[in-house]
Amino acid sequence: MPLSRRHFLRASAAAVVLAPLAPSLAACAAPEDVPKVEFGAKLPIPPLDAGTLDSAGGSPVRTFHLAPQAGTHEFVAGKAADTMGYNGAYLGPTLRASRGEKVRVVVENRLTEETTVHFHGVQLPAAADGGPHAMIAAGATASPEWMFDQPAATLWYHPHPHGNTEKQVGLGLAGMFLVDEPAPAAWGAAALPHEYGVDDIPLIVQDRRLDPSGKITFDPSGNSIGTLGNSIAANGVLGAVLPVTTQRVRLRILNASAGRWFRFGFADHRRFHMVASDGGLLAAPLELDAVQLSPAERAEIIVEMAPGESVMLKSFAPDLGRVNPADAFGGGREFDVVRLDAGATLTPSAALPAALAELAAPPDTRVATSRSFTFSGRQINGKTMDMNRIDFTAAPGGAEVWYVDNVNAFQHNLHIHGVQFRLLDIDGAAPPPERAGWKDTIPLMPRERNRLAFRMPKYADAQHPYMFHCHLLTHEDQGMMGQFVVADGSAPAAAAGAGGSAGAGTGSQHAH
Ligand SMILES: [Cu+2]
Repeated sequence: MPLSRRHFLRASAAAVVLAPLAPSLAACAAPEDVPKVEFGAKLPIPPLDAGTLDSAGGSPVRTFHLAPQAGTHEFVAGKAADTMGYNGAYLGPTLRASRGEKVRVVVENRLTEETTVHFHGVQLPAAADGGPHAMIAAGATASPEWMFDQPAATLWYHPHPHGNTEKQVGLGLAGMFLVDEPAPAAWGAAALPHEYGVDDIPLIVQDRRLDPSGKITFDPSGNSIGTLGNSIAANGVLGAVLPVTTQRVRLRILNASAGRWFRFGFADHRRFHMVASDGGLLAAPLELDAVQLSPAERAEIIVEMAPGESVMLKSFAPDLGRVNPADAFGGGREFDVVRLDAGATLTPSAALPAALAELAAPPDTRVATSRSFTFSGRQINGKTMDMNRIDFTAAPGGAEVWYVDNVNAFQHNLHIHGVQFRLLDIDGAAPPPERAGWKDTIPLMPRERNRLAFRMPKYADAQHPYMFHCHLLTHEDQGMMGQFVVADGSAPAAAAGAGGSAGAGTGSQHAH
């Protein structure tokens, strides 16, 4: 590519002139130049899968089938990349269920290696969570099940095999799991666009590090935050275009990258409304011109279009805080993501509701169990992940307040399994409003302290742990993870309160 060659020559010349800075310049070199992408391919919409209602056992169970398998996928026309997908070559179907339903996911592992399926953001029993202890051998089947008991949200599923997550997710094992309220008419959000694939669009965004033959490559040791790619895929496609047919469109954006931060916004800086974070609706639509997502975070946004116009959804250079170096090894770049092309006429959409949801207050921190976690290097509190070590035991439904420090000059983030939490403050200051709602993943910016509060899962199970970890997949694979169990008999610092009933769900996972 002539452009990259010219950049290289210019960079070389600069390095000669600035000889004393040469080592740091070399360290900042991006793994690949930003490839030229023509926008034009239609954005694929993952198939919607509502499962089947199975009443064989008495009470109905919504049953889904996922078959992780190997395949090939062309990010670059004519260049096939080896990939993995659920029920297909790349990514997976969008599973959809309602609050109050019992669901079962039958996972048939057609890979030639073991995997798990973790349900990210789902408030479920640990035995159904699909963490690294829930390995499904090649050829084996597992059938986790649970009762959905959480607000409507954009959740997702992906593998969690200890030490092998970056590769499996990176090759394409990821999909969305939407949970709805059972009676949409009864909630304010009924006015939000909600026709899947028409005005309610899932958007799985991943940076891809492609080699010249179009294959996916990994670079876990390349810099402090792991693999960064400069090809941006939306639902598996580079240069995708979304035809818009309605006045307002809802984008359910998931950052499914291993280590890249995105700061989503539109090329013309038009304002939009964010309506939901990881765990569900915000209290009210939040007007923004950009929303930043670290790996695994989600945001639902509503954007308004005029007939006949086109606008690019971009990722602007993210704010990486007190990061060193300032561009975080190329992590500070901006990209085009997907172009929205509005039709000549647009179907009118309902006005945005003024209020969306009533968020329950986080637990009172004065009577919560307090825990502190220091993220440093690849360790949490000086320890790397040990599958045989339980870091602590918590009370079912118990109130928790966590102090989480990133002492490094580079980014981490935090995901806690089985719960949705609330961010209370960052270095003592109120969180930005886009992070003030239900969260299961938050960025841990360099040298910042995050304080958060939540209730532990209500499901007691001394045998199966939940994970908490950095969701930068290189860090996670390298052991930046701990585990806890929720069990009766642990000494809660506070009465568990209304959320304290245990054992309401039954998870089952088995290999045969
Ligand atoms: Cu990390």
